[in-house]
Amino acid sequence: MLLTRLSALLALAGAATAHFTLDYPPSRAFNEDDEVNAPCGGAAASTTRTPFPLGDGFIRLTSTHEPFNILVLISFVDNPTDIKNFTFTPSGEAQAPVRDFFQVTMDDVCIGVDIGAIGYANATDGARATIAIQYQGGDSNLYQCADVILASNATIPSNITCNNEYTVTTAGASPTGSPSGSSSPSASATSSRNGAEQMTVGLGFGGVLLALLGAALF
Ligand SMILES: *[C@@H]1O[C@H](CO)[C@@H](O)[C@H](O)[C@H]1NC(C)=O
Ligand SMILES: *[C@@H]1O[C@H](CO)[C@@H](O)[C@H](O)[C@H]1NC(C)=O
Ligand SMILES: *[C@@H]1O[C@H](CO)[C@@H](O)[C@H](O)[C@H]1NC(C)=O
Ligand SMILES: *[C@@H]1O[C@H](CO)[C@@H](O)[C@H](O)[C@H]1NC(C)=O
Ligand SMILES: [Cu+2]
Repeated sequence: MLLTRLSALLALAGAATAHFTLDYPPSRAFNEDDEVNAPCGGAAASTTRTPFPLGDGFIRLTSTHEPFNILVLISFVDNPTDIKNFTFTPSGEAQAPVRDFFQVTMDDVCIGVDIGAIGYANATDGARATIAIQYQGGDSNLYQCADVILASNATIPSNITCNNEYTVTTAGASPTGSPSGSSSPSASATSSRNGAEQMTVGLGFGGVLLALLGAALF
């Protein structure tokens, strides 16, 4: 009885999550139920690749959880299917993220990236790459990927707009972010190597679960 109510509640909690969408560069595919699957939310490689700036650029996404934590990774292997293809080179060396975990407090954002500034050996003009977003909004890790061709002359279409941009303020392996623009002056972003914010969000969700359980028990 209790177990039945518990699993019904957990199912409800799962159904209530709308997760996030990767809007630009275009996601391989979005399937809400599969979004938990690393590294690409269950999506197969795209048949077309989006030209993406090798230098200053951004990723646009829409979140249904606030705040959330985001990690931006890149892989230079052809059709990466394992998260390790984004965190290690084929020869087994650790590969830096494009943006290390940091907290975002708004739902409709652009995440600034500068892939060429990080020093990846394979980030050359015309390189084929896959960008992966790992997202932590309080339920579990969620993933989306975009298949791109890096190009120094690529530009992001002008109809891809940014309401809130977390720009790259420090070029390098672990850039920190800060929102620009006057729309949300109170927002802040911090970089975190140890995922501390991730735990905070997780506790928040645990609290909600506990409250739900309490409601079920009493
Ligand atoms: C990237 O470049 C390095 C050094 O040139 C090379 O060893 C590696 O195999 C390349 N490929 C990927 C997918 O990283
Ligand atoms: C992708 O990662 C898996 C797991 O580490 C590894 O077995 C595979 O060789 C990698 N693929 C490439 C092309 O490096
Ligand atoms: C970028 O450069 C490549 C190769 O030089 C060229 O084929 C392509 O048309 C250029 N794209 C843009 C958007 O200028
Ligand atoms: C932007 O414009 C292109 C055509 O230039 C169109 O295919 C695309 O759907 C537009 N995207 C948005 C988000 O409006
Ligand atoms: Cu969710």
